[in-house]
Amino acid sequence: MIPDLRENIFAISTAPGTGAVAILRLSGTESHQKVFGIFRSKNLREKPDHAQMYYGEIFEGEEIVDRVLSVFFHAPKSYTGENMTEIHCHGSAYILDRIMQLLVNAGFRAAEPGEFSMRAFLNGKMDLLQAEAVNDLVLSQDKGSHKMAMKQMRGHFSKRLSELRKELIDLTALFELELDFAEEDVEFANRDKMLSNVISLKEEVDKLAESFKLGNVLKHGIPVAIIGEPNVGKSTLLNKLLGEERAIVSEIPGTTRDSIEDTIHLGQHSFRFIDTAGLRESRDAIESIGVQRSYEKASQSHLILLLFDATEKNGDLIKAKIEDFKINIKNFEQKKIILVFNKTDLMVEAPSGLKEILEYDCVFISAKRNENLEELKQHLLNNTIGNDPGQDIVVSNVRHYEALKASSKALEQSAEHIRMQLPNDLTASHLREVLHHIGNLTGEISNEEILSSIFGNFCIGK
Ligand SMILES: Nc1nc2c(ncn2[C@@H]2O[C@H](COP(=O)(O)OP(=O)(O)OP(=O)(O)O)[C@@H](O)[C@H]2O)c(=O)[nH]1
Ligand SMILES: [Mg+2]
Repeated sequence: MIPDLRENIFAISTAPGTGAVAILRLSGTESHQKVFGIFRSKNLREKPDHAQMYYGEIFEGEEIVDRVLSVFFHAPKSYTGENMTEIHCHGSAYILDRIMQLLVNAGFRAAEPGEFSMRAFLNGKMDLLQAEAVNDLVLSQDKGSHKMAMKQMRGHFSKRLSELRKELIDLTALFELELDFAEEDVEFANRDKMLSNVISLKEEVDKLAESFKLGNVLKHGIPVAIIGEPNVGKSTLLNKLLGEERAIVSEIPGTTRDSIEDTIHLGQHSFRFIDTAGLRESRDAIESIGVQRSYEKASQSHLILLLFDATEKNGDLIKAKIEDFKINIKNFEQKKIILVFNKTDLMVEAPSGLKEILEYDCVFISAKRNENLEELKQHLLNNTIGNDPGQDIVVSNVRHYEALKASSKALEQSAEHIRMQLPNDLTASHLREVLHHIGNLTGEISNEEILSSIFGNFCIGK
């Protein structure tokens, strides 16, 4: 449900916990007036200057609660498009509680997650894509995700979609115009030309949808599965890479049952490491599910670390295991594979007869002793996709991907209708469907349910 937008709202916009300073954001038509009831400043006149910082005090009765800085923004020149205030107070949970209590007494209510951005969208300050990008920007962790969010927020994607929309409207209009003159059998546009227009629109939409593969990886971190037989040291390696005891390590084979994921930043990239259950035939039903899951995780990953015990002297066994992985991991040939030989501290001689595996990247490490992990990290970096999205627009949101896929399908159907010379109204209805999907993306067409689900995932205070 959409919250009541006529109400005046507040939220703490800084992260939870004690900090030197915390910022409260307030928005709503009467928000300035209401703040004057609890904030006093020598310099504050009847109407505060726009975006001017005022030094003053928050009062409860005659008691000073805190010395603060307040900034006032006048509608429509604010983030939400409404009158807004920011109160910069000291970051004590006690002070924040007291100020929030005062705000509630003054008639404010706590903002819903994303409500500031929802108000910004509804007040026409930004479209839906830009509002979503604001949240992505808040959540961005590295150069790739930051750059994508920044571009989307600045309207690159919106602009491209509005160009697409215009082309679609023109095309639909041509079909509909012919419909009006159906009895006279007039043809306003060359059918081949129209077909090629629809096809090129579809190509453009497909290109955007295709970019989701990269966008998703950049947003959530490059997935790296750590795969191998039980006891080779997968969980030890995960823990060392993360710098914390995230997974249980033991000398008992089959310790890890379910996959464990966590992200680290290396260079300008985020890597999402996935420790998996050791691969072996097992009569234990739960362990078998774990093994199946390991293969699934590997199949979904961009990079795979195939871990071996470096004390294994028989090269043929290692080659046989690689063949096994090839069969069980989907799209193995398209994955970046790094062979990692662990436990070099125990290694007396290198495995024999491994010439055939030289096509793979190989690293020898001792996870337990932290040896050669820097080299492994370098191999990881060498095997990453460029984190600088080459093309201008990269789609990183499932909602956008689904809308683009649906648009592509409808475009394909209209192309098919033109090819088969079916009646114009059918073709036009598919083109209108595409317009509907694109309208949903930018928010030109929206409903309560969509808005609630989008903004409900935002941070409080944004
Ligand atoms: N000597 C030595 N022992 C290691 C090294 N890495 C891991 N180990 C030991 O090997 C054993 C198994 O380690 P784990 O990390 O639990 O192995 P795993 O691959 O996760 O095993 P499963 O979860 O059973 O599949 C533990 O006793 C570790 O201390 C290493 O580099 N050198
Ligand atoms: Mg393990």
